[in-house]
Amino acid sequence: MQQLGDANFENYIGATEGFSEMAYQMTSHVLTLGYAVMLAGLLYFVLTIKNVDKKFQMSNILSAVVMVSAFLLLYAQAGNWTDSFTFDASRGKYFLNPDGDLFNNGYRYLNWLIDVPMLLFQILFVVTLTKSKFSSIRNQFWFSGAMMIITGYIGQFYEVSDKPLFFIWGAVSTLFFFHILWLMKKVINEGKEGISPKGQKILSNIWVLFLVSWFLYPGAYLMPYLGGLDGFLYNESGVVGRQITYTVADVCSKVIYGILLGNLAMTLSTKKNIESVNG
Ligand code: RET
Repeated sequence: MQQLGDANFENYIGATEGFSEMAYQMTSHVLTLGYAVMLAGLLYFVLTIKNVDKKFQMSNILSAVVMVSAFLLLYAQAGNWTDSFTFDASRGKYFLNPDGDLFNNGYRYLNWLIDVPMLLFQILFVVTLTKSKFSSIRNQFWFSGAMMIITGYIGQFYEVSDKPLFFIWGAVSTLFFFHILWLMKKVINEGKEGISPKGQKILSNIWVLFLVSWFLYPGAYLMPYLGGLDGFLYNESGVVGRQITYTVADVCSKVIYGILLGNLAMTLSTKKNIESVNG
């Protein structure tokens, strides 16, 4: 058995059972899909910026920034996968490449370190807070967002080598996560005050999308153990499942979220225009 230390569980599977053609390719394809969507998203947010009032355009700009950073990091993540495992014709499977890198999900975490504060910040440019102070919510979003990611980043190194540490860092990260959820609910509730039913509906959808997509990340963190400590996901299914989960989560939390915020901004822009026409 090779000594893999604090490597992610993907490497442990790749060093022992190896990956079937299907598992290897599905992972590679879903990683590729991930960065392709980010580039397409970039185009969308640039092309639609003129559809909203000037005061909402920061939302499109932040989506575009998120797209660029996600594209670059997901591109690196996809390359990391193909560098880490190679086909062994004598065994008919893919195994850890002795001359390559180890696979590590850390690229994603560093990407979130940029994107999470941006995504949280973004909604503050579209909604109007009625009670809370912009700067206070912004600072809390940034602080808890960064702390959630940093603690999770540390924890993920221990997912095989030291499970208690893995769960403790994960639990600390979850505390910051709950703080973010609570803040976001507050922002959305305040944002609903005094806007059209259509705008309120979009905000409700944003909340559901936010809740579901953000919960996928801790799900992917825990993926190898979701079927039990040595359960049915501590194998190539868990490896593929984790990358699919991350990709679905990324598309929802960055791209679809940005599109919904853009729609909300458009609704709020028209409402204002109609009001100004009516005097
Ligand atoms: C971690 C560690 C385990 C516990 C929790 C986590 C939460 C991660 C989240 C990430 C969201 C990322 C987004 C990225 C978009 O670009 C760090 C996996 C709770 C919620 C939205």
